[in-house]
Amino acid sequence: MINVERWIWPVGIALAVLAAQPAQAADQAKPPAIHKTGKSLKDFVPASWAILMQAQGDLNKDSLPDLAVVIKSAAEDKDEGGGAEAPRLLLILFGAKSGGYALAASSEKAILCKGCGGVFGDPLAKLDIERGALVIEHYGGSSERWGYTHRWRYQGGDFLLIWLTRGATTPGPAPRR
Ligand SMILES: [Ca+2]
Repeated sequence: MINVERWIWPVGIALAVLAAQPAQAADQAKPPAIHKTGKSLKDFVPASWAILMQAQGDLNKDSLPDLAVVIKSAAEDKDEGGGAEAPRLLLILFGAKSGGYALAASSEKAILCKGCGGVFGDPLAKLDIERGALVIEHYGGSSERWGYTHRWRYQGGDFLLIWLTRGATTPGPAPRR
C-alpha cells in the first residue's frame, strides 16, 4: 500500500529537509559499509572513522538499550581538501536480546558537516534519546543565527520525523559596554 499523503516521512526521505539547509558537502566518496551486527559499538565504526557523539535509550520499545551514534571520518580533521565538509554518518543500533547490537538505520544526511555551521563552528549541538525519541539539534549562522531541532520516532519499522523546529534570529545592535 502506498500512501502518498503521508506527512511524516521515513528517515531517508525526510532528511532531505536537512540537505536543503546550509550546504552539505557535495556527494563525495561513497559512505563506508557498516556492519549489520556487532558485539559492541566499536564493531560498527569503520577503520579511519571515529565516534563524535553518542546517546543511549530505548527507541524501539523492547526494553533493550539502543544507541544513536554520530561518526566522523579522519578526513574531517584535515583542513585541506575540504575536510570540514566531509559527510558524517548517523548510525542507529538496536540492542539485541542475545547481546550486542544490530544496525537499524544509517544516514549521511541527518548530521551537518563540521564546516556547515558558519562562524559558530561545528553545528552539531545535541544528540540524545528522550522519551523514546531521537533528538538532533543543530545550531549555526553568522550575522543571522539559525537552529534546527529534529525529533525522530521509530514506528512501524521506520524512523518518522515527529517534530521539527527551526529558529532564526537576527541580532540587534551590539550591547553597550
Ligand atoms: Ca531497544
